[in-house]
Amino acid sequence: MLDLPDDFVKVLKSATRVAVLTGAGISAESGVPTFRGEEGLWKKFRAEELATVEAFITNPELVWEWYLWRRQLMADVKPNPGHYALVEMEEYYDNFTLITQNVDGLHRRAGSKNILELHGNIELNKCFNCGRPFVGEVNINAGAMPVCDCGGKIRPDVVWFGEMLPERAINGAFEASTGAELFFSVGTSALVHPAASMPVTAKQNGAYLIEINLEPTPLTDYCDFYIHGKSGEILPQIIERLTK
Ligand code: BV8
Ligand code: ZN
Repeated sequence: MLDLPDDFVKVLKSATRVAVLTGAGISAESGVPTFRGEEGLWKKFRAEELATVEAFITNPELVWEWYLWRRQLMADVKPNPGHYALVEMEEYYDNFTLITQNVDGLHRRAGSKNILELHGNIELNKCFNCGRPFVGEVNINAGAMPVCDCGGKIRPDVVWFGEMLPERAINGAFEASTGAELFFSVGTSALVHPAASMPVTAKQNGAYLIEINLEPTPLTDYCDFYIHGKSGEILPQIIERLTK
């Protein structure tokens, strides 16, 4: 059982405006490889080489191969107790925002409602040129890359390095971070910006900052309370204390 200090439990119970930032770590117990861990997705492929516009322009087949392989992985995974605990947390608090860097859609599948997907959604496709959503089948084995009516190449609807984050998501995330009294950073290495600046913005604006992670990150020394461990085990215990 988690040993939570009284001031932590007091803040947990008294907060009304809460925000949570999640990263790949919250989906690890669902079997989704993280990006930078030893078994990381990016061990084989360096993210900065593949999740970029340059990679897509120079080698669209390789980039599509990587995304279709990841989509394949996603077909068999499901939300874990960490995702479900955040659904309960959303029901408990009056004002709750879930900010995720994950593109796996598992928060939505678990039942979370107020979600800001900073980096898009791996299940969706759009036109590289005009940005219109593309609902057709993507089959690169046929050799021909899918194209839009405008002639543009079809790409996954995710945010690549060097690309702007969706306006609604980033504005909403900064607003929630600035107004939060309580902010959780869960399962993220806190290396990718501007997502990694959300917990800092929250704390600078007076939030109590909690980090739940399997390894220390640039946030660990800065946060108010660091819990080392698996989010799928820790979050349900926090909900237990909250609702007791
Ligand atoms: C932008 C979508 C600007 C695609 C992703 C130097 C300094 C600061 C910033 C930069 C810089 N150089 C370049 C930049 C900008 C760059 C950036 O931040 N680079 C980093 C690498 C330094 N950022 C960008 O380019 C962003 N755009 O800045 O635009 C701009 C401005 C004006 C005009 C035009 C442009 C766009 C960034 C988005 C990139 N896209 N993904 C895809 O998925 O294919 S990022 C990718 O990394 C994922 O979204 C992922 O979520 C994200 C962060 O990784 P994490 O989620 O943290 O995952 P990671 O594996 O790293 O960590 C998992 C953690 O969980 C670990 O710590 C592990 O210990 C822990 N864990 C594991 N299991 C568990 C667990 N914890 C708890 N329980 C467990 N069971
Ligand atoms: Zn188009």
